[in-house]
Amino acid sequence: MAAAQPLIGITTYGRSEDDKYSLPTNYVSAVRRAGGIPVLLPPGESSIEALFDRLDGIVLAGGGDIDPGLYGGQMHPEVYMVDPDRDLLELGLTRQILSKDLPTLAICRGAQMVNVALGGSLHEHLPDVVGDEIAHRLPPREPTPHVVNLVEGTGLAGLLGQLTFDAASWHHQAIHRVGRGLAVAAHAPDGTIEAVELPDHRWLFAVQWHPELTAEVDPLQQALFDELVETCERELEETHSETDNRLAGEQGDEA
Ligand SMILES: [Mn+2]
Repeated sequence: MAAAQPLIGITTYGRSEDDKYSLPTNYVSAVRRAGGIPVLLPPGESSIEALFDRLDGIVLAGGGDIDPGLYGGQMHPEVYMVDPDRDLLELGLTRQILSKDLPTLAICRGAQMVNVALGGSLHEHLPDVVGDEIAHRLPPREPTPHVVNLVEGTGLAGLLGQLTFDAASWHHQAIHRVGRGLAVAAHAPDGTIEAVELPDHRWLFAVQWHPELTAEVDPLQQALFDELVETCERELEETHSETDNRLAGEQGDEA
């Protein structure tokens, strides 16, 4: 039997002023290359548990800023695109992810959301804290590469098999106080936290950089999506074989 293709939910941007939900296509492409079926998750969904129960894995995508009120932060002139509906859906999904152990790749805003859901806080505007020696985005709001250094011995270092690499950076906020149970897995050269992971979770990696931007040409970044989907495939196979065994047992009882 061919391996079942996992359904990978991907959060989208909030409703735009011209009345659209959207998501950069490279998130979808990276999940498809890995063998998953992308399912877009727009804000406004109220049946979060029912939705969640049909997904095999989740990509918490990047986007605008989380409401600082959710982590005891302050409004800052640079805070942009705050969207209460998006915050509500993603906080709900993240709580499900944490309580039900669903494999999850959290990217940029998604990584910040995981941290906030676990009681952590964010730097409202990173250049206020670390200066501008390392650019984490280009004006007005464009991606730029910088070096990322993984922490030796972390799950992420084991997964990627390489401690230092260039990654696409596109953020002006970052993790400040680290949430409960999270382990820091990467830094930028200026000390900014660039990844966290949750060792008690089945598979949860949260990266501040944007692997989807370079995954098509950089196998290291595609590996994050590949590993997510492979983990979900293994779960599906285990569930199927358990079901097969149970059915075989029931048939045996009848015979
Ligand atoms: Mn960065």
